[in-house]
Amino acid sequence: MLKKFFILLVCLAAFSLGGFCVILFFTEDRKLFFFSALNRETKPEESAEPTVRPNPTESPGRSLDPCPDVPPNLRGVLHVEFRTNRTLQDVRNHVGPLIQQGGRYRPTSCRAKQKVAVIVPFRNRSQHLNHWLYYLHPVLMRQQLDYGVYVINQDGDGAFNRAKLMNIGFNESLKEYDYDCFVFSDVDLVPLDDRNLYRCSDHPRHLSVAVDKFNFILPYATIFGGVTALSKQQFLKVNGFSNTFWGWGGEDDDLSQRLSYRGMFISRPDSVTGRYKMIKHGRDSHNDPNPNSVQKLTETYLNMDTDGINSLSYTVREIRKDLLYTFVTVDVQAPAG
Ligand code: UD2
Ligand code: MN
Repeated sequence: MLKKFFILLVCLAAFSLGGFCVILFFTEDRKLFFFSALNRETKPEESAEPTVRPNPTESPGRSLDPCPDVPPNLRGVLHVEFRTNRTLQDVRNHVGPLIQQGGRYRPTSCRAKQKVAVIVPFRNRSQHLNHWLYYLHPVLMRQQLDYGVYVINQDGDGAFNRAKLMNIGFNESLKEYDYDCFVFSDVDLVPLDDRNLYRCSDHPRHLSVAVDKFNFILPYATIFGGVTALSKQQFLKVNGFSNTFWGWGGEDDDLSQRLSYRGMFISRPDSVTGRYKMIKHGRDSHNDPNPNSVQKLTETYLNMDTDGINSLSYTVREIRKDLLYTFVTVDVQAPAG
């Protein structure tokens, strides 16, 4: 009798062990499956890792140590090419799951030194935007920035106004988060060295100092187009960009003059670190050279206190959150162009 009972006990134990193994097997399997699915598909909604992702709208963790001055994982010179056709989904897959909806990121291992809004003026350059996102997100992450990407899309086909879009980006990004540094970047400029930090410094910073289109030299000393970084304070000190440069050219020189009139200097990386590749393009429609720009540049000093952030007027048509960026479509009240 005792022997039978003992055999029954052994059978029961073996059965439970077997059952346990089966459960374990399926759990592991499903977990593996879940992770591989994540790696293959990074649709914006699915790529979230809710338990480990920081919420960038909350203030950065007080308990983290500040990030080091020199980010430790930079690579230096980068290989950049624009021949590959990149879809937005390709870029989402490439950039990976660490980005938060709206193109937001901040390091998890340390407290970022600055909160950076990256503002990109835009209209009808989707292929450029895909390349830009493909290269920039990994760089900005390696630079350990607490950042967000804002693509400011001019609605309609009136005259393009790059500078006003920048002002709008400044305004709109600040409604979302307490940014203290603003990087203004053309959509077609990709850095060739990730040691060129997308951060602000004591003086307004011109980052795109050696662009391939200009044979990697600075065309003139006061140039302030391409990619620039200004702290909130520096930007407000000059009342932002002018809102009244319609069409191509002049708006960058106007900002450069504003800086100089307010006693600021232009800071730059060296010409090796500051190398850039520009995506080749022709002139866009509705962005012809501005015939008034030469005259307007003689009036910067007169106009800068009344034409800028303090006189900015526009209407937001739509704010769309992609995984990789916040896309703000705006009516800038453009004249025909
Ligand atoms: C130069 C400057 C640029 C700006 C411009 C004059 C450098 C390296 N670049 O660039 O900063 O001062 O002259 O305005 O100094 N865009 C669109 N859609 C359009 C038109 C423009 O998205 O239809 C945006 C886009 O981000 C583009 C930027 O505006 O990169 C500047 O326009 P551009 O690329 O035609 O001007 P480019 O290359 O002569
Ligand atoms: Mn360009």
